[in-house]
Amino acid sequence: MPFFACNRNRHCFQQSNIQVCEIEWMISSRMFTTPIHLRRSLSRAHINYTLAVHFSGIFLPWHRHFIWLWEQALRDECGYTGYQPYWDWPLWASNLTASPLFDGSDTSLSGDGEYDPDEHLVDIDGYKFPRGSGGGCVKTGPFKDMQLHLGPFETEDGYADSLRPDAFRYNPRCFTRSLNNYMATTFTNQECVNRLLESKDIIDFQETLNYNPTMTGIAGIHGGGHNTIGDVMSDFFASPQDPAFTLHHGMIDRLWAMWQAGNVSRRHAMHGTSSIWNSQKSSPVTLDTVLEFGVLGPPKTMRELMDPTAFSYCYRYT
Ligand SMILES: [Cu+2]
Repeated sequence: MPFFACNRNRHCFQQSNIQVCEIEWMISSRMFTTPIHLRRSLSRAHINYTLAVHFSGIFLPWHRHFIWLWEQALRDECGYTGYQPYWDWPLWASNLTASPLFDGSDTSLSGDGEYDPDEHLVDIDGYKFPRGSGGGCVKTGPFKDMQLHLGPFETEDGYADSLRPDAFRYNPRCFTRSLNNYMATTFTNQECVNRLLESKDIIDFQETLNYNPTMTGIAGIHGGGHNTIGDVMSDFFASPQDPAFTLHHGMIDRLWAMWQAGNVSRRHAMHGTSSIWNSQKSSPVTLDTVLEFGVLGPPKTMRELMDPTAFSYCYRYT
C-alpha cells in the first residue's frame, strides 16, 4: 500500500464525531472575536475579487486557496487543530433543519432564521422558486445574534463592469437564514453530485457547476447550493459572512479534487479567462496565471493551486 504523506484529513461535517470538540472550539463563543474578524477579512476579499473569480477559469483554484487560507488562519491565529470540514449536501438535503450543521445546537453552524411571513420567493435570474422556512434573524446556536456589516448586493451588481462604489459600506444588520429543502433537493441532490463527477472534461465540469443540466441557464450545483439556506449565503459578493460558506466550498473543492484524481490529464485541466464571463476579454488562463488574494495572503500561480498535495498544500478528503 502506498504511503500517503499528506495526512491533513478533511472530514465531512456530519460524520465527524471525531471533530466535534474541534468544531465546537472553532465556533464557540469563547473564540468569537478572532474568527469573526477573520470572517470579515474573508468577506471583504471575496467582494473585492467577485467579478474575477466567478464564471471564469480561475473559479476553482481561487476558491480552493481561499478556504485553505481560512483553514490556515484558524490554525495559526486561533489555535484550531482540525482541518476544514465539508458539507456533504445530499445527506440532509430533504431535511436541513435536522442536519448537524443547521440544527441550532451548540456544535452546529447555527440554525434557521426566525419565521418571516413576508419572506420573498427565491429568485435566480428571474426564475422563482419556493421560499425557505425562516427568513428572519438567526436566534439559535453559536452564531445567534451575530451582526453582519457587508452587503447586501443586488443581482445586477454581478453584471456590472466594476464593483459598485459603495461595495464596502458599513451596513450593520442581523444574520438571517432560511433553510430551504426544496432548493437543496433540487440543486444539490446525489444525482447532481454524480453528474458533476461524470463530467467528460473541464469545460463540462465548470458548466455543470455553473448551470443546472436539466434547467437551461439556471444555476448549477455551486450557485444552487448557495441558494439553499437564505439571502446571506446567496449573496453573490458577501456570502462568506455565512459560516456555511467554507463548508459549501469545501464540498466543491472535494468534488473537484475527486474529479482531478480520476485521470492524469485532468490534473492541470483549465478553461476560461480571469474575468467574469470573460467580460474584460482577458487572456486564457495558463499555469503561470497569477491569482490575487489581497490581505489574506500572497499571490499564487495557477500551477501552485492545482493539486491538494503539492506546493504549500498537503490535504486530502476522507
Ligand atoms: Cu465565491
